[in-house]
Amino acid sequence: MLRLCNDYLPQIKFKKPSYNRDTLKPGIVHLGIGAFHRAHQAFYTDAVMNLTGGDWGIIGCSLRSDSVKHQLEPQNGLYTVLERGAENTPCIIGSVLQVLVGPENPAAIIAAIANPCVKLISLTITEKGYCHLPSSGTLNSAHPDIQHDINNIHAPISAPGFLVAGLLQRFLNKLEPISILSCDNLPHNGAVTRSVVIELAQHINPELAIWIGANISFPGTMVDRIVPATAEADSQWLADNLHFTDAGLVVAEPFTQWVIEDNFCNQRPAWEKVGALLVKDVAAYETMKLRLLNGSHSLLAYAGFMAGYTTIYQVMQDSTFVALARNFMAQAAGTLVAPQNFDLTEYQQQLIERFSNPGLQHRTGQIAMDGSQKIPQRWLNSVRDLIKQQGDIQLFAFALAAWIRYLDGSDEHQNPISISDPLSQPLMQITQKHKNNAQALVAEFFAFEPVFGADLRNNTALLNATAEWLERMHRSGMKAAVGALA
Ligand code: CS2
Repeated sequence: MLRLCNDYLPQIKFKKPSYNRDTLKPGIVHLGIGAFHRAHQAFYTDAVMNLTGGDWGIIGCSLRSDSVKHQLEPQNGLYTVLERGAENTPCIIGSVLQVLVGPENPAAIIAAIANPCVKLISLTITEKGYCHLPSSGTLNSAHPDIQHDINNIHAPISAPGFLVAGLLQRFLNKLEPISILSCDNLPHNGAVTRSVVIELAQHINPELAIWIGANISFPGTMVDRIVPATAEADSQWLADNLHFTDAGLVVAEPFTQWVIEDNFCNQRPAWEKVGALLVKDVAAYETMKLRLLNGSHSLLAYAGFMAGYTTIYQVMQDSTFVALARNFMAQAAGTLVAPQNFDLTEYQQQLIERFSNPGLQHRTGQIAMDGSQKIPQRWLNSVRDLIKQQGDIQLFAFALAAWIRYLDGSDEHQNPISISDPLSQPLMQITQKHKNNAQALVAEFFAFEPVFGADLRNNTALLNATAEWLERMHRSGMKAAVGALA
């Protein structure tokens, strides 16, 4: 069977690039070219060029592994986005020009950022890629990657390191400033990126830090599209139905949303022509999405995993879990001010439908990863607001108990769980230390400042409720605990 590449393109009968890919120039450097970027920002950039033409080529960078390079290089950067819902809709994306791999050739990424043609850098490096303290949003200077980059800025390994190294070249070469666009699920993602970049730059060259502060813009964004890891069944579908292979295939839900703060210091693709919303302030969109979508996603992931469900779709076949998600969202919605012209009730209903998409095999274990980096913005800020409002914190205590239960490291059949989280070591030390004392366990957990800050440990109502749910989860199992909430 033939593999997708330039030569194969003429045979494609469904949606494919209508623009001339030979004239693309490197206009965007993207750090973190995983599935999400390919189904979201690269998808929008491709759509803009299909509509209006243009030469916005993307230089995609992998900061860890070389797998995406091996997927896309033999395919001339081409890949398929397969939208799975009631129907399966494929389209070929052509906006990626090249893939660079940090550990192989850090100098190539620095040179790409310092290329005078480049107008903007975008990022999907996941929460932990910012090397910040999740509770405060400031740079974690003690982070081993940051320590490495402070001493080796010409061969960095972290995303802030690559940004600073590339900006240093632009500064020294007196090039025009570029915009840096964070597309990760962090609150104030633009401001967090700005703060980690400037803090790191101060260690390298104080004048550079001043130049960045005065010239570089860091627009905030809210990005949304469910993009599970591609499964064997997806590649099989492509082979069976479209009769070609694509090592770079990504699968996504039909829904997609992008809200961008209109604050660019250089040119950008006209993403607003293909559905992106350019606004003055993204905060209301971002908070709504993080607390409702991502908040309930994490809850369903921890509770669902422990109840034996492998995917979110399976979880959504259990009506008590659907009720749990609805109630959780309703509680979280009470802490929000809806963005203009937005109906929060309708948004919640839409989320239930999106989570119930049978075409998506979104693994609970995938969403459960990196909880220490996700929980502060997904749950804890809602909890803080509810405490201020004297609202009901039960469902958040339940969610926290489900996370702690997961970090116990074994499931309900005593099978070990492979926990992937940069802070798994200190957190699992706490769960192991107090195995038989839920109250002491939760107290020490809440005192863990990188995640909980300094305020929540004093809230005895939250602490007691979390400890009670945790005991119940151990005593009667997760399904029974969820049932007790209904
Ligand atoms: C998910 C997100 O993996 C996760 O933590 O909650 O990736 C989620 O699918 C996206 O944010 C949806 O836009």
